Amino acid sequence: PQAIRLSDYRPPAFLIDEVALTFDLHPTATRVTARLQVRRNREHSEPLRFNGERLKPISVAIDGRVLSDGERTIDDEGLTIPSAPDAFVLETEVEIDPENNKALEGLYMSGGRFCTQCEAEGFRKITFWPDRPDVLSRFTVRVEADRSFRHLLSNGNLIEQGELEGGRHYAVWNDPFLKPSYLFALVAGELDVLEDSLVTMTGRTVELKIFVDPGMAPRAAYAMDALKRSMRWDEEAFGREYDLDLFMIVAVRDFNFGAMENKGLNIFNSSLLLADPATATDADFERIESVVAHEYFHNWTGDRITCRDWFQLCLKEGLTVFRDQSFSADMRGHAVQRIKDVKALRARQFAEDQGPLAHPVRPSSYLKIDNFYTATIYEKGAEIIRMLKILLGAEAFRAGMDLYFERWDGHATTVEAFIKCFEEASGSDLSHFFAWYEQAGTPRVSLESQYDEAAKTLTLNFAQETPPTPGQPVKQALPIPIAFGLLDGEGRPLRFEHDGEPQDETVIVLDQPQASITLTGVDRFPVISALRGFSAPVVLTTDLEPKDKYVLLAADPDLFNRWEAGQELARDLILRRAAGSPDEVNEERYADALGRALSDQSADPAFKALMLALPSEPDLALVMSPADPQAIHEARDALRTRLSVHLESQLRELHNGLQDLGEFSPDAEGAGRRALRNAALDLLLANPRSDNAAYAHGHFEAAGNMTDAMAGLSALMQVGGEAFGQALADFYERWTSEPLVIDKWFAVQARDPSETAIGRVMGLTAHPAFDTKNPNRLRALVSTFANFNPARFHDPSGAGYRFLADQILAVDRFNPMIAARLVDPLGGWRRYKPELGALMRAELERIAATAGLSKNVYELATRALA
Ligand code: B3K
Ligand code: ZN
Repeated sequence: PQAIRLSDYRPPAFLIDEVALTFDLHPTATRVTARLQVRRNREHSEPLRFNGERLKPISVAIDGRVLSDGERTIDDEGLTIPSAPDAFVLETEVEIDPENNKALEGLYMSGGRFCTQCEAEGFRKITFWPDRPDVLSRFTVRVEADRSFRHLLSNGNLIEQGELEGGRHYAVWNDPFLKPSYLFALVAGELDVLEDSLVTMTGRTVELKIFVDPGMAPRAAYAMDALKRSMRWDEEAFGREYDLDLFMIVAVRDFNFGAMENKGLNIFNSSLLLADPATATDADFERIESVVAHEYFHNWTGDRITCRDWFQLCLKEGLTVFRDQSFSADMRGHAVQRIKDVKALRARQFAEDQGPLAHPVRPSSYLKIDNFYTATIYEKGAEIIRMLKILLGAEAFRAGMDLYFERWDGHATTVEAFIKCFEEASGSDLSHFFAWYEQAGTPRVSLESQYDEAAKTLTLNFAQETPPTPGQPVKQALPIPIAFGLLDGEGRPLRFEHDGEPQDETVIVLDQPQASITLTGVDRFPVISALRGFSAPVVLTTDLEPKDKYVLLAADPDLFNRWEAGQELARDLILRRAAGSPDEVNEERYADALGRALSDQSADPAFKALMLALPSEPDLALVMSPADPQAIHEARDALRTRLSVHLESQLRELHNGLQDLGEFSPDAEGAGRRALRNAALDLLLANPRSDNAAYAHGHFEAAGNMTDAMAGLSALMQVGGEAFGQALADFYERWTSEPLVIDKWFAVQARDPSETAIGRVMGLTAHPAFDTKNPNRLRALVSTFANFNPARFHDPSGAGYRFLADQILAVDRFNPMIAARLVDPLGGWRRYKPELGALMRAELERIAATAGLSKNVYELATRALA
């Protein structure tokens, strides 16, 4: 397969100003007629070459004349017309088979309804088209179907509808905004709709409709509420108003990922849209709020202004993640949100940077763009925007955004053009900053300090270094914003002077390999709180001693660093245990400190819940070299047991005292109380006392919502045996007809670290409710097992690896995009201890050697082996 390179970018040879599409829908034989106003883009004599895959051609005509076989050729990848005029009408008719489309890309059927997924390159499976994001067109879409497909939806405004003969009907949609093909959408079927409306900042009324499976409309209420809050927030925070008179969302059951921002017609995986207290957890509500916002925010950052080519993916994704994170922070609290975002960044993006697939936020080549919807492009892309805001200040940042919206509205553009807006608006030179987009890898920053008691000065010596990544052996220094403040030994904020100015907190930019700064007026021995709020996506090491970290854990006014200090202390204790030399004295000290943090009445329960959770096993594996997942699992468990014994009465008090009184509310406050109560239960169960088992059972039985029920089930998983088995059976029976709840049932078993669990997980692939063709179900079992059950996935027998490879090969035959997403857990083989690494590698080799592999899986497997 041929790699696509950024440096090969050429503007499109032909542009399409207007398109009229007609869909004559039929499950196995849909006819698509396309009438395109085509014009040659500038002077050139290239033949016309449009993409087209899995299309059965019926006819191709230019200006009303059907072309003969000699005048056009059609192969596996598309349509070629060697001599096309400069401006003409191209009419094509093709037939497609949505029913048998199990790749879930293009037009397919889910739950008896037609739906589409076109990003990145799905539109070419619908009709012949220059399927690239820099061809922007005005779409008119006519949809015809049997009347049993009651709702006929597409982008934009409904301009006509009516009845047809033979029990069929039609609808015509027009989207007045220019858009690339990847934002096209169509949905047809029997659906229920939840309706609402919103008056925008200029007084226009926008109709809001969420379409769901029949009977499910009440479960869309939370998504609707989140949508209205998002629309309002974008007006207030970015001055962005919604542009059409109608905004629609449709939930579908079979979807390759979370959701899709099609213009005016977002399509969502039902797991990220439907929720009520009985069937969804607080984590689900929180995800729904953020994804509804994310897709809505794309209307401006993605749809109105899109990407010139797919190398610019972060232009819309990193920016839109930054926007949804900012929204969530305003909804749910800045510190708690920041901690969660950083946890996700480290777990996914830092891991990616340490593996064979490390790539820059703006990569320069790929085989399959589907493989580049990565944590680096999304999450690190968002961190870059956050740093930009820190470096420029809120006001200049907003001015840069305003300029970007003004200048690029209605266009497809690049990251360079985006950054240029900030340079112009702020008058600063951002050429050095641009390296954040082009250099892969996580910078390592070290900080050492010297306090001079007599002179009252503190000298901070910083150094940075980025380890090599595949294809980028030599790295340059990046501009790294480091926010910091000082505390004294008693935990009181300590003022200092920097450049003669007295301050409580400041930001310095480390843009050289090394730098040293001196603070004056430091009256007492300081404890440094550095990288506050995680001001840059780097790994920071300091010369702080445990006693300093205890000061930060108890008193840092920056809550992110308070949490971080606790995590670092816990991490070191676990690694000591994993190395066979537990530090029992400090374990006791840590337990005491945690107890004090828990009894802090002024702290937010959601924050305390985060304090209570130890670093995860995958996170610990990233800092142990070579990683030994079994040793990590045992060490972490042992520390949990100690904490549980030490904090027993306090944990029980929390659990008893935080019960939901009154009605369930999914808001941050209610969710925070449940999170703390359930975190207390979880830790309590690390102590295998028989009365704790009864306690877990009582919690499970008494649960009045899915958050508590799942916490009970996970607690019983720690008990294991008959207690867990019976609870699983009861749970299954109660929720058999709720697919989203049954996904949770599969997932909790996939997470079970006990030794017999691997056999159970494999056995579950033969369960009647298991369905590899449904991505949610497949992810619930296979992906949860491989990503969140390190003790069993890395079973020394190699059975976990073999299981994953078998699943990848089976799924690749019909859904390459999903199969490729499963390769990642094997990719880090070099980081594990040699016995395990060799077994992982052998499975990757078996995958790579399989005949008929998709490009998607081929690219990831071979890069992982290289
Ligand atoms: N833009 C889509 C992702 C499409 C993934 C295609 N493989 C959802 C989002 O990021 O909002
Ligand atoms: Zn997105």
